[in-house]
Amino acid sequence: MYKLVLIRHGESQWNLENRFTGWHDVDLTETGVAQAVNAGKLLKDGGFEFDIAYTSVLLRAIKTLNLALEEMGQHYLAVERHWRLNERHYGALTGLDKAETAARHGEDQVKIWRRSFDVPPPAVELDSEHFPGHDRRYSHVDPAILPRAESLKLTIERVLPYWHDVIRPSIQSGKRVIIAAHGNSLRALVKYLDNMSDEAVLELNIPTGVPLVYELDAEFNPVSKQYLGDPEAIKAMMDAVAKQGKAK
Ligand code: DG2
Repeated sequence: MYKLVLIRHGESQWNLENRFTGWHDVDLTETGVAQAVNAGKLLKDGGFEFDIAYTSVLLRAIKTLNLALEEMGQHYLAVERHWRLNERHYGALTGLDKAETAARHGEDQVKIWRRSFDVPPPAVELDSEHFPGHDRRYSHVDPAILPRAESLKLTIERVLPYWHDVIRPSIQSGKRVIIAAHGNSLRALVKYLDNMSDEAVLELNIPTGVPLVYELDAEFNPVSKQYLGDPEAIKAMMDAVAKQGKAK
């Protein structure tokens, strides 16, 4: 039996402002910092120990991981940061207000962009500031595989090679793993682990800064899955994420 902990970063500045974020690099808010520290407390109280941590190359996830590990007294852990764990690329929606976008294009269209399995948002042009090819942190990546917009399907296709090549073998070798990532890069992983249908994933919303603990059998089938913390508060956080796409 393996244990795996997933955590979405704490509230970011653009979560607070209700803007589509994707690969744009924003910091945590004060609430986000408190959520990350609280996640560390919950993990410490639960007796969790890790051998390696994986995260994206975006500040909000890196910082959440650091804060949680520090709170647990495990700040010395090896950390691997990889662009394949980045948030889904929100394309030309990046930076737009989610509620205003719903007022302009309709809530149904925004739900399709946010939660459908295979409909990507409109793509950014190659000369857009939001095309990752202009950012030196991706200079080692073939620009042809850098995204200009991603559906959940495309996100799964870029997260899974890292899961299969790096994270899964690391867990199989006996390492206890925590992954700090994003709403949709984690939806990608959860859909895969839970073998969730394309329809069911429409209603999957991951709260910020709450550890999600999986127990997996030898074949990596989930045996149990549980968020740490107060179930009612967590449910309210998930509902709030779903409502971000409603027109005001
Ligand atoms: C959010 C998720 O990503 O947004 O890109 O706006 O997890 O990095 O804050 P995160 C974004 P939704 O898909 O929930 O709208």
